[in-house]
Amino acid sequence: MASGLVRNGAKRFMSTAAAPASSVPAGARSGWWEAVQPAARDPILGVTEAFLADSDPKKVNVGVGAYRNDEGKPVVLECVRKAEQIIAGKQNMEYLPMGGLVKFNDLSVKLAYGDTAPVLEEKRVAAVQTLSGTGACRLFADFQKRFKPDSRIYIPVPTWANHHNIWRDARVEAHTFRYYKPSTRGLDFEGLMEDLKKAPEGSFVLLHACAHNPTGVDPTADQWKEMSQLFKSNGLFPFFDMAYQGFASGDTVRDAQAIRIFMEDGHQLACAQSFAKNMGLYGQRVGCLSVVCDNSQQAVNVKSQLQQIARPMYSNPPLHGAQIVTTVLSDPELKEQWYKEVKVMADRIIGMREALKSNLEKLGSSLPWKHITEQIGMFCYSGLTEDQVDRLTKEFHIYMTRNGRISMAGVTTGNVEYLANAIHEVTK
Ligand code: KET
Repeated sequence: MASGLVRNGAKRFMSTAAAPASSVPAGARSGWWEAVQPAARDPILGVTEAFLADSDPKKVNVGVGAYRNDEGKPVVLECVRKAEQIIAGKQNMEYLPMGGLVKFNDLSVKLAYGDTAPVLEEKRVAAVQTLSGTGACRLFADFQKRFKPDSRIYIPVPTWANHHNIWRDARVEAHTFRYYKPSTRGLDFEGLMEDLKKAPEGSFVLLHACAHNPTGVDPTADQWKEMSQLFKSNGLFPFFDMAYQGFASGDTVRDAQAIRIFMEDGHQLACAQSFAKNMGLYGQRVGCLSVVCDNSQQAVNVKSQLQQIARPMYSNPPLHGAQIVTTVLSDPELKEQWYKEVKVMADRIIGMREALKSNLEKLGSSLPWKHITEQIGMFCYSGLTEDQVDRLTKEFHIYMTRNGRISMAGVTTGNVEYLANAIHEVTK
């Protein structure tokens, strides 16, 4: 094979590795991807890969933010199962429009902004169905780059690791702002305001609408109001990533308070919604990007441009998940049931926070653990160091992200004692 390639003057394409290349006919070029090195492991999804590869029966996965029941099993919500039955066999499988299912978009934005929000009545919101929350963030980042090419994005420290990738790949100039204070294990509100005051007018700011990932620390209503004033006076654009509506308090309305506060102040904001967590539709990839505009014509224009970005990327979004969400949210009984099921998930997590904290205290840990119950949402930002996390994995088969984030949704009555004991051992 090699001699054939050399004869054809394609030597520079040849792989130097002695790979078994018997299936490549003589003369075919090879080595196209010689320079490609393996990508770094994803800090979150890579943890799941490592967990799956571990055969120890004691293993525990508190890495990815995916809800588990008290038996540690993935959950399909009852309201979703019922919606599936309603849909089954009745829908065609045509393409959706580029912007997705119109009814789905209408119901989504009502969930985010409120059923009777004036911006919805005035038709000032451009909304498109997206590939879950990630797709909503990415679509917005591309939109930002296209129409505000010189603008910056300000990203909190820390944040969901993928935020950095998303705005980097969209080639938006990224900056950070302080968010979390390790010494208090709380919000660094002063640092946040100081950093955002320095952001040039016209900058975009990424905010977690609720249940901040990974810290579990949210601003209070008063702090959101103060931030909203700053955004107004300094001409900053609020972009809300709302991946956990319902998971902070168990109440989808309360969890949307930040958005409502900014709306009341008249901001043109944008919001990325995900139904992965709160409806348990992780693999269905169903979400919504909405952009509040000045008037209904602008909303039509913006929507058309969002669709145009989607078209060459994935053309139009998938059907099934959007139908499920639409069925749940448009049927009063199913919607009521959904609210109850969200609350059950949120409450189980809160219960596990208490169990983890009390188990650590019972073991005589002298470290302060009250942040476990003070933080909200799916995660506990434990304060464990990378070395301690590595020991948990190596010695106890406990898998979590190296920043010390524990997905409380993976903690169960059955593993909480084991987890507490392991954490105690590595923090002694
Ligand atoms: N925003 C935030 C803040 C977030 O934590 C996630 C997912 C997403 C968006 C995207 O979710 P999607 O499934 O695209 O709707 N976070 C969890 C899963 C992941 O990393 O993809 C996690 O942090 O574990």
